[in-house]
Amino acid sequence: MNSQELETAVRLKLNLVVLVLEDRAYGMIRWKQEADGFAEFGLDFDNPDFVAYAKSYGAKGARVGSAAELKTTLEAAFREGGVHLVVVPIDYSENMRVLVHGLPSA
Ligand SMILES: Cc1ncc(C[n+]2csc(CCOP(=O)(O)OP(=O)(O)O)c2C)c(N)n1
Ligand SMILES: [Mg+2]
Repeated sequence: MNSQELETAVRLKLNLVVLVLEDRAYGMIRWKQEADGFAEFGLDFDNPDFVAYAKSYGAKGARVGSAAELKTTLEAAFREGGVHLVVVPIDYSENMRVLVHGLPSA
C-alpha cells in the first residue's frame, strides 16, 4: 500500500518483481468482513492504470490476460532484471465458497 517505494527500487537499481492483484477493491477485507457476517460498505474503488503508473517511475509494467501469461510474464521479468510491476486481474468471488464454506473448521 506504499507504491511510491517503486521510486526507491528504481533509484537503487534493484532486481524486483512486484505483483499487483487488481480487483478494484479492498478484496481481502471484504472477504473477512463477509465471513464475520458484516455488511459490505465502502470497499470498491477505481484503479489507476498500473502499467502507466509503473512506467512513470521508470519501472517496467505489464498486465497479464490469462493464467498462462502470468508464468511467461514473470519468467521474462526475472530474466530481464530491473524493477517490474505485473498487474494480475483477480476474482475473489470464489473465496467464500472455497476458503470458508469448503474447508472443514478447525
Ligand atoms: C499503508 C497501509 N494502510 C492501511 C493498511 C490496512 N490494510 C491492510 S489490507 C488493506 C486493503 C488492501 O487492499 P488491496 O491492496 O486492494 O488488496 P486486496 O485485499 O484487494 O487483495 C488495508 C487498507 C495497510 N496495511 N497499510
Ligand atoms: Mg484490491
